[in-house]
Amino acid sequence: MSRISRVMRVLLALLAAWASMDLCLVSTSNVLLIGNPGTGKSTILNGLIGKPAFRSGVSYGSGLTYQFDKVEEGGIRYMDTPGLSDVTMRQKAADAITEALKQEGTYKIFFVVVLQNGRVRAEDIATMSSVLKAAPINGTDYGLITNQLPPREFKDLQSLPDVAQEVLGSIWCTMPEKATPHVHFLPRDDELEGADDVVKPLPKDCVDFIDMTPGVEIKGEEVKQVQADGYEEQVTQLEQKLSDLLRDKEAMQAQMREAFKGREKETAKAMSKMLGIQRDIFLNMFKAAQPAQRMPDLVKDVALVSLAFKFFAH
Ligand SMILES: Nc1nc2c(ncn2[C@@H]2O[C@H](COP(=O)(O)OP(=O)(O)OP(=O)(O)O)[C@@H](O)[C@H]2O)c(=O)[nH]1
Ligand SMILES: [Mg+2]
Repeated sequence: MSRISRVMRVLLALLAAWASMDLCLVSTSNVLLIGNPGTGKSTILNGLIGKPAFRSGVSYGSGLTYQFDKVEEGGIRYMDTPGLSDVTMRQKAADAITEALKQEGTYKIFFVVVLQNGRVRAEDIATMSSVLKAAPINGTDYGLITNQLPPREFKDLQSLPDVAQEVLGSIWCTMPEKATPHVHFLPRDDELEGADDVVKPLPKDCVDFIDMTPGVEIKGEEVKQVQADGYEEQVTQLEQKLSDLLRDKEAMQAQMREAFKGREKETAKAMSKMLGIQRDIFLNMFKAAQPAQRMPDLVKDVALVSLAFKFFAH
């Protein structure tokens, strides 16, 4: 083979490799995870990178990640931050998150939350809300990972629209102007229970979710200081709001419809793509006329009719 054709082959191989790379991630320089202590941020980052780049593990009292940490890998800057809910570390955590947001460039930002007995924790929403107030994120270009879901909750969230509506509605209705459709449910992984610095590759659908979530350009000078003061009061107010919302499901639905007004179809499309649930189920969540339960009823009816057909055909 001539030298020129060898060079051509190498160039073609490089071009093919470049074309097959995920352009979403390539054009993004920062992947930033934010969430309260123990939600699993460092573990997710290590799983994404494929090595123990960040310390993860059980921590008593304060969070294990106590400062802004960053690691560069394959041209992407991965960033880990401490959580705001730890009172002794709160100011330091607020400073660390502010610093992380000021690194300049395109960001993919993911909030990591966990549920407590199937409910969203007020402290997780307070953290999201404090950071979103400081970060110049237009609209809803950030992702939400509901992590460490026990098997039953994971299954119900995937299959029962009412459950997904309650959980996501609790978050969306407390900050309607920042209601994101970029949501991912990640099941609990027993191999990670109580583990330190374990690297477990993320499930493919989670990597796909991270790829698909849009990035946002952040200019350092537009970032405000994340506020540590008033966090406890915010949590108390949110607890009240969450219990009101869960008591009055109709009000919750009305607020959800308001939050997604004008973007119902694209939201339902984005969510069904990410969660693999039928688009109509999500559309029902945002529409006034159809109750969320209608889709499963329809499925049940179709199943009954086809059973009847089978019975009479024999
Ligand atoms: N069972 C289970 N344990 C998990 C999962 N994800 C993380 N863990 C464990 O939870 C503990 C805390 O995880 P980290 O990744 O350190 O959490 P973090 O959000 O970085 O916590 P801080 O750094 O303290 O803010 C570790 O022992 C992990 O192994 C999961 O999906 N299932
Ligand atoms: Mg950590």
